[in-house]
Amino acid sequence: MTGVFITFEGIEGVGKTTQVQKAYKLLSAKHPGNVITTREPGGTPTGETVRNVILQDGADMIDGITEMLLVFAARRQHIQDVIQPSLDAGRIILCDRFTDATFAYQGGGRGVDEQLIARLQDMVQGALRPDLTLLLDAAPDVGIARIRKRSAPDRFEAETMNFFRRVRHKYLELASRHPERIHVIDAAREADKIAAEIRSLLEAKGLC
Ligand code: Z5A
Repeated sequence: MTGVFITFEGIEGVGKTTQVQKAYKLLSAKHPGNVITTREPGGTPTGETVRNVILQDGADMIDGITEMLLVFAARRQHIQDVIQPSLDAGRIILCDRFTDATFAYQGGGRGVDEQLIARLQDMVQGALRPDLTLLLDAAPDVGIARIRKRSAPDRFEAETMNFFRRVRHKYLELASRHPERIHVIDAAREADKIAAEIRSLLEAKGLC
């Protein structure tokens, strides 16, 4: 059996990491030892290094195309070392962000040409696409208020509200383009209510 590739998307602070953990607990009870969590950028030592590069405030401004190339480089290694082997082994993968984030952040947020992103997607991933994407959607002030309570902002978190509005807008545009894959979930609600909706979606897919 081939595995199942599930991604969690949305702007900062909407609760992706919280919901990945809840889904992991739920699915692991039904498929013990057969569910993994991972994230992008990250998931491999190379990916985590790229993550540090793009999240930290450096001496130079990283331009949008450079940022896109970095996330796709990390993604390639992630697919080779983690995602494809896990799918081949029949596992369920819960991934905190994937290529929709590149369309939303580098495309919508930074203005990188979407055709360029689409070409790299084909080159780096071949036919690999998520089976299911849970887009946690909320107005930027909701997520930003949650994370600003937490710690000093990273390079993305320090962006303007307009940047996050563009990112959110692109995510919603992707959802309307791919309704069979991307489910939009109202993330302004309590975490347990969101988890209950995700549980229903996973049940409908026969996963729990
Ligand atoms: N990036 C990119 O530009 N291009 C790409 O292709 C990819 C990524 C793949 C990775 O950061 C950065 O990389 C990202 C875009 C860029 N931008 N940033 N920053 P990340 O993975 O750390 O992303 P993040 O969105 O910043 O993660 P986050 O801040 O941890 O947010 P979250 O995972 O969505 O939320 P959370 O950690 O589950 O919850 C945040 C807080 O809210 C926490 O205190 C929770 O307890 C609380 N919380 C969670 N849910 C709720 C609800 N429902 N109500 C109230 N409070 C809640």
